[in-house]
Amino acid sequence: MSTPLLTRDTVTPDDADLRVVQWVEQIAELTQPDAIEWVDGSTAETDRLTRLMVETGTLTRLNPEHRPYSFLARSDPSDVARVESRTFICSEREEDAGPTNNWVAPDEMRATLQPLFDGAMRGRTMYVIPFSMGPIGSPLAKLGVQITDSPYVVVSMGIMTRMGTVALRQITEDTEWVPAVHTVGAPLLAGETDVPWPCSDTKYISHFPETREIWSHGSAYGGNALLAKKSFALRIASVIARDEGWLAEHMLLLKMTSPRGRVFHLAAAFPSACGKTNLAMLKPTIPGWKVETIGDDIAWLRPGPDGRLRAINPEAGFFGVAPGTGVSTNATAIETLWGNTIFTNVALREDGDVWWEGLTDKAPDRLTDWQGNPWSPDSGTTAAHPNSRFTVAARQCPIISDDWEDPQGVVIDAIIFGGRRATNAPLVVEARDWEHGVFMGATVSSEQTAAAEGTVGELRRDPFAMLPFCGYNMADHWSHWLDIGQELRRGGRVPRIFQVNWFRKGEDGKFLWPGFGENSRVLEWILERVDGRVPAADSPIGWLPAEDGLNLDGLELKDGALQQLFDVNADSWLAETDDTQKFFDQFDGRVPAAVQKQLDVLRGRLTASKQ
Ligand code: GTP
Ligand code: SPV
Ligand code: MN
Repeated sequence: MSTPLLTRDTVTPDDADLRVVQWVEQIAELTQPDAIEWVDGSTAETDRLTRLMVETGTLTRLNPEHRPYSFLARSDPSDVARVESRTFICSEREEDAGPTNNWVAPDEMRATLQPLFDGAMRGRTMYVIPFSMGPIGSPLAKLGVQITDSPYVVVSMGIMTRMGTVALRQITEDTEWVPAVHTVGAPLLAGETDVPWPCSDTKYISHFPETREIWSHGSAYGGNALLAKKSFALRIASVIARDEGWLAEHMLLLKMTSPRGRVFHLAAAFPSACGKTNLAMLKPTIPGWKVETIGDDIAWLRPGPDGRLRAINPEAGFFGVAPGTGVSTNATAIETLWGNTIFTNVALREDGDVWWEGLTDKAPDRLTDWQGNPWSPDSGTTAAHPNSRFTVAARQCPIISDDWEDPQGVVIDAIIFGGRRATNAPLVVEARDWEHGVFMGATVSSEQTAAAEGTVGELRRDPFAMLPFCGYNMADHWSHWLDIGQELRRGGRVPRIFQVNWFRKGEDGKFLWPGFGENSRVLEWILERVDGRVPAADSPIGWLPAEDGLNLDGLELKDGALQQLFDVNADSWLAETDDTQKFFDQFDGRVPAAVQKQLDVLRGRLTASKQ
């Protein structure tokens, strides 16, 4: 093959690491773009790319009077969420991917991808995006370079990561960096006009954990395409973390200050669209408490030199669920979105601003829906797609914590696991110890949401909220958590572990708990437990708040709601343990003995509670 192009716009930065330059040339040779652009991360560059996308119809500029420097993107209706069925972990051995991942042998996947990437960028510009996950220069940060043929991806990555020249300068001869290749998979023939949202029906989101590479074909949406996020910061990072003795988790991070001025940091893992962004930006309803945001989706946690668990948010922005985000549910997010925001698949108002279900109680009379069609409240469809999202810089959050970019990370006092459960799971329960907490994380079930393709509402296991994001065998992930616990115990400071569920429903099908700002009451209990200030009641499933232990001052719950929120029904829990055993059996003996033992103990306690 002839050496490529290097025609228009190709200015390789002088200080670019030779390995990066050679890799870029190799990918250009394979994908045959018309031009190559090294992304510098400047405002001028963003302006140029957004203007280009307004011209091509990818973006609509919102009315600057309402939403300055903001845009609406409408995706292709076939490209609206992560595609778990097309996401692959290509480890050498199938058992290293484990039964919860789609596995294809690396050679076979390479053979499949080669012809798909061959010429895939014809007629397009190839962008080279150096990025840092974590504050530049932090000992906990990691570097990557994404190649993409989507300017939408470039601009989004600029919000979600520390991108451009600052990151490229971090890559020198000995630095580890993760290469990620992305194409929308829609080459343009000479003279052919582009569509606003190019993509392909042939989707592959492939990860090579041993060589730490990512190859993504066919989608420009979210986690399928912004490869720094789920593909790198979770799937590949979880493998690096296993090897290096730390954790890459699907967790929000927040700082909470008590009325007495005591500062705590929490990490909480909930599945996609189950309330991480909301909790991270919580406005407490209880007097004197303050919450500040550190991260809303991903946390990297590592035992620090002092033996304590420290965490950073590797991201620089929020890619948050729009529907359900309003002044009454998450006023902080609404303030964050004042401008400089890209909205994807929300509805457009006649005045050039955006709207989605839950932004206001009443829908405007006339809108343009997420597919560009006229919409009215009696259209019988939602105006915004259920997985429509906003992309905005974290620094725009009015309650971003002063330590959110601390290069050493923040010390974690408590870890929370949660899911969306209409039944069984109580509002809050505390694990007896780290092992019990790992068992809680391992057995989380949650109703599926619109964040991925699949049947919304269907209950599935989502261990550690990592089901779609763990780059190695899930049972090994639990072993790794046990090992980290051992190390923290040696340091003498082990975070406490809790499980929460805001989504339990009464017989009328309505949520028993008001949620949102009222969740501060649960956080208060958690932190009082950490400080040993409140007693708890023993139960077969762990420590529950003692009678009157939860602060309900000024809160009106329906009659019997509190009792139902904490009801532990031995029979339904025993049925659940049977299901858990079946779930564990899938892992061919890799479930750690300590986790299996927790299940046996739980069974024993439940049985005893019936006598
Ligand atoms: P990903 O970005 O997909 O990882 O999701 P996330 O966990 O950050 O989800 P997010 O916070 O955006 O919440 C998604 C949905 O959950 C929104 O529609 C919220 O309105 C709803 N939600 C969040 N917190 C609560 C709560 O306490 N109670 C109830 N009933 N709904 C909630
Ligand atoms: C999730 O689905 O958990 C998300 C959105 O955070 S995406 O980046 O598309 O994966
Ligand atoms: Mn997420």
